[in-house]
Amino acid sequence: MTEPHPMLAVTEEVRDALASGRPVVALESTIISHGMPYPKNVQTAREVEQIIREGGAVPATVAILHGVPRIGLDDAELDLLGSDEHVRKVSIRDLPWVVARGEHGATTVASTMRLAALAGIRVFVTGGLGGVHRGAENSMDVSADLTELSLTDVAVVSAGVKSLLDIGRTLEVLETLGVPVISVGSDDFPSFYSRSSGFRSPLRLDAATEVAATMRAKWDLGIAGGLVVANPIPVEDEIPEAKIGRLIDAAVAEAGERGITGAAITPFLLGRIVELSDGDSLRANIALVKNNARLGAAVAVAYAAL
Ligand code: PSU
Ligand code: MN
Repeated sequence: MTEPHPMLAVTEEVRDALASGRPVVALESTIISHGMPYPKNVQTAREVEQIIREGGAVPATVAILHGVPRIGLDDAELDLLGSDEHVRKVSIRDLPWVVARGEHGATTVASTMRLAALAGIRVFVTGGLGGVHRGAENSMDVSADLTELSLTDVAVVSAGVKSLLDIGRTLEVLETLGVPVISVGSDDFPSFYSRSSGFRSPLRLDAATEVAATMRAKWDLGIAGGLVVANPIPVEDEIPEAKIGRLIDAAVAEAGERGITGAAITPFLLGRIVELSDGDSLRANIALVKNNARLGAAVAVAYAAL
């Protein structure tokens, strides 16, 4: 294996695991700082790390502290990320200046992928992906998560794409970018709170070993970039689209009225949906991230065994 990039601070545990080819799973931090309220966010982050350990892999939460990209965080660092209001949301474009100015940053899917790859990590677990926003045909608001999926060799396990995005257009862009989209155990592409989005998944696989074999084949063929591994929320935690859809529509309308755009829109919508749903969306969010951690650990174990 190649050494982690010298600008990264990698914990000893993660470094040892990578050096000996043991499975490691990266985790993002925007979901902690800008995706869930404190202290549920920090508690969830710790439980997700524990699930990954129980699944036989080493968790590596990614964030930037004092300008240093960190691969693996301790308890106090997780708490700071979850509670400090000066933590920036850092996508790819923000990485250079947050590092240069020595600030704290929580990494999105895009920047977590990039830093994970620089460390030599191939599997990453999150909740939901960014994508093409509704109305993007005018605003051109398309998450850098999609560009990054076309560039960086990391498999991203998520519960699909929230319907606050334009799911059909998101799938079209992923096809254009050559990114495999795999739904695990389902013919439908999931939409975060719901097991279906109304869109058929481009590909269905039923086992972590099949996902690992697809990753291996992609990169052995020299096809750069990531894979979307979509894991439907468990049936018992699902919120029907009819119910959550109304709340999402209301949040999107409010963002429009208040003129919220750009990097601020996703955190605004996520926060508003938690409020409007009276915490139901938060419970579902926590359940699906844990479900993704179980699958991600299994994929990392299967990939390490190849
Ligand atoms: N979607 C979710 N939960 C999240 C995010 C998206 O359901 O926490 C976060 C992720 O960090 C994702 C980012 O990478 O928002 C996308 O932001 P933007 O649309 O500004 O690229
Ligand atoms: Mn955007």
